Amino acid sequence: MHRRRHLLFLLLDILYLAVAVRIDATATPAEGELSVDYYKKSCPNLQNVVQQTVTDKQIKTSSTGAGVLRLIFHDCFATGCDASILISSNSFNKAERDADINLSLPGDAFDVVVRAKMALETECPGIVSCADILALAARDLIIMLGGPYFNVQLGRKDSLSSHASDVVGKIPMPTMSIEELITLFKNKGFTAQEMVALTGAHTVGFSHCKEFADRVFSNESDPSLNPRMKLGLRKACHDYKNRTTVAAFNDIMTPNKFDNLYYQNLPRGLGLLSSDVALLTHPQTRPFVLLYAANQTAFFRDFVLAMEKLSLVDVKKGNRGEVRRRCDEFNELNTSN
Ligand code: HEM
Ligand SMILES: *[C@@H]1O[C@H](CO)[C@@H](O)[C@H](O)[C@H]1NC(C)=O
Ligand SMILES: *[C@@H]1O[C@H](CO)[C@@H](O)[C@H](O)[C@H]1NC(C)=O
Ligand SMILES: *[C@@H]1O[C@H](CO)[C@@H](O)[C@H](O)[C@H]1NC(C)=O
Ligand SMILES: CC(=O)N[C@H]1CO[C@H](CO)[C@@H](O)[C@@H]1O
Repeated sequence: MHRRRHLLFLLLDILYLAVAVRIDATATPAEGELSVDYYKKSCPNLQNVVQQTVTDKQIKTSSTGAGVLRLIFHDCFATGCDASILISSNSFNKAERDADINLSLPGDAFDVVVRAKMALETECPGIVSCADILALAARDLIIMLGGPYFNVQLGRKDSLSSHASDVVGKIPMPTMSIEELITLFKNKGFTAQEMVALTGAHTVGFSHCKEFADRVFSNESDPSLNPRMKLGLRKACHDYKNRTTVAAFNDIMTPNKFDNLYYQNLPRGLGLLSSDVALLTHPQTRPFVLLYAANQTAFFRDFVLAMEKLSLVDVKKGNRGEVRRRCDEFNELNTSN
């Protein structure tokens, strides 16, 4: 009896050792840094599958690109780049995507990630995280829109929680002052210049009338708003409280092209959101607006660096996250997350 118990302990010791060794062996790559080659062996066709899915979707629905770009920004700024924004709410939990500020995120942006995930679950089941798919999709779409190429580090894990309450105060609003915006970006590790470069994303996509209605319906004379644009927007938005889906292009000159016209628009009174206009007015951000308006190469260079940085904000590694089987659900139904 005594001997047997001893043997059991010995066995347990060996098991424990084996487990420890196994954890150690897998821990080295999993806990380690992200890399562009993370799925080289486990899912060699990853980049092609994502690119194909994204291309098909963008051709069918041209609003996808801008939607995904805003989606990754909101994901990364709320709780890190962990696909927590993709989780659906259930009766126990109101998830991030249902925070007020996120309700205008377009369904097509979520859809393209879901499609890429489905294709990848056939190709290499259970391997690629939704957070990595979102990062790759955003990069590929920026290129399709005419923007610059950049490498995407891979190896993010998907979050184990998602709460609408985590979004509060994390996402910038057009009503914020430049000081508030600078602080908000600084809290995530970004300089004022990086904020200006990243917000160049407003070279594509839409804003709904309520986001800029105060400027358009104000009777004060406003030198930052071109009178013809003001008139046009008043017409388009005249019934915006009833017709809440009406939206205007962020960059009225080249709305679907990723270029530096967003910056060139600002001195011409063709900026849409108060926050866009404020970037030009404030001495801490103005020089960068003027730089990027004059030099698209400089904009692309700084945008790429800032995007790479954005896609690494508070990334989850190892057992702080999981690789979800479905992007809109945790692998385990857990009423507390
Ligand atoms: C200065 C801080 C920023 C503010 C105040 C701001 C605010 C907004 C607002 C209010 C909208 C309109 C949403 C709607 O009505 O549907 C919008 C759209 C958009 N934002 Fe920003 N944003 C900021 C920075 C950024 C950054 C850093 C990115 C990405 C890197 C980004 C990407 C986008 C995109 C792509 C759209 C268009 C979305 C679409 O067409 O579906 N924004 N933003
Ligand atoms: C602007 O003036 C018009 C016409 O006088 C008026 O109907 C409207 O309420 C005013 N708007 C604001 C925001 O004061
Ligand atoms: C909004 O719609 C309702 C019902 O369709 C209508 O009675 C109301 O006059 C509309 N409001 C405006 C501002 O047009
Ligand atoms: C534009 O910016 C790039 C990158 O910083 C720089 O190499 C180039 O000289 C600039 N062009 C002009 C005309 O200033
Ligand atoms: C764009 C948007 O919906 N903004 C709203 C986000 O949520 C805050 C409060 O939760 C509102 O004040 C904003 O209007």
